Amino acid sequence: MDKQILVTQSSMPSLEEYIEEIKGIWDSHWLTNMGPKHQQLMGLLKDYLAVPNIDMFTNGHMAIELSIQALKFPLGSEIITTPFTFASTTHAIVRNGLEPVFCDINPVDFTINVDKIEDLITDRTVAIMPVHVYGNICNIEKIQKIANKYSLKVIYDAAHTFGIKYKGKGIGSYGDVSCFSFHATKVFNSIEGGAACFKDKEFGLELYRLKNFGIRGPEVVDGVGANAKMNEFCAAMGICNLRHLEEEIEKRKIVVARYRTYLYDIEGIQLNPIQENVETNYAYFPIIIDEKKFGATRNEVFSVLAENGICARKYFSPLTNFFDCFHGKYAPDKTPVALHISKRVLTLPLYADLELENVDRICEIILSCKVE
Ligand code: T4K
Repeated sequence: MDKQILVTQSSMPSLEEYIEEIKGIWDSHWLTNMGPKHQQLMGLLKDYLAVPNIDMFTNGHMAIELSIQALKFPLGSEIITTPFTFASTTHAIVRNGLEPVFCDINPVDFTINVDKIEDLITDRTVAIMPVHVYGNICNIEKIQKIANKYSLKVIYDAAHTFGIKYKGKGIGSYGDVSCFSFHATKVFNSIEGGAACFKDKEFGLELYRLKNFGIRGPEVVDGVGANAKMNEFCAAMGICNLRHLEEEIEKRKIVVARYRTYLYDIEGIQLNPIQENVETNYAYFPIIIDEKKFGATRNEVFSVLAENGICARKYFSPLTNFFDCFHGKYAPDKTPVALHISKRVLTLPLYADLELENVDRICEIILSCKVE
């Protein structure tokens, strides 16, 4: 069998480029705690992402979790979110002692169904936490309108949307705060890493304290913080990867175009939408397989691909409101569209260096599963 093709493959600079980038660390002996590489990367990202304010973290999850903490909601408050996401989104709410209230998604771009949000608002609701899934942008205008009407905060899980622009503005500049992931599997990686982009500078000071144990000054600790600081080696990787990002996104675009040529217009296969006013980053390539029209189920296609050394993934299945750790607490049937999609979605391999002949092979295997 040929080498396995995994769902993604981390982008990396050449070894020489990375070594050059980290050489200075041997002179300075400065390894972490907001050192020079950290500051340099943060400045570069503020420009690249076109956001008013930014802070960086060990990972995307801590950016989300600490952003929620920094908003200081009363314990037991409710945050309206969706279950069609990675564990991180829901866990960040629960780990803050708050209650996730699950809203269904829309079946077109898989983001929160904005027409269902208002029905879920109670006197304990404090925020909406939508997820820009796969790089698909939520209905930002409608969400902000609802938030304004009910005085709610908006916290975007923007883990999948690094660098995306909506109506010419950096996606991180919407909502009260937007959190990105720089994990190894993302379009842009700093090995592990993440960022929160926000409007309010006071909020930023609180966030900065929380990522450093709640330390305000050498002898003052007035917050119960965590340790979520990005180290210098991760920041150096980020600096290198950022240099090549445009080229990487361009290569991803070609891969996505090839997939679309094969899978467009196949009965029983739904593709990710191309959204208006969005400069996308080609983060993921999900397909939704309708077994009634395609003749084979998602799980059957997944298995045939696996037999051929192709490791597609079922992002996002199970739904987070179906997780074992929440057994019996939430009712996934209250989010029927999310449940329907999670049973049918398959995320195909996508990375800059994925050879087009392998894309062809993956598509041919998928199409060979179709029963006419
Ligand atoms: N919100 C959303 C919506 C998210 O999707 C995520 C993360 C977060 C928040 C939290 O952000 P972080 O705290 O992670 O920064 C992966 C990633 O670990 C996770 O970051 C990502 N979402 C999620 C969608 O995918 P797994 O459990 O599928 O990862 P894993 O280890 O199975 O890796 C998947 C594939 O990636 C491997 O088959 C090969 C490739 N890979 C993986 C690693 C670790 C590489 O090429 N290099 C690597 O170093 O979660």
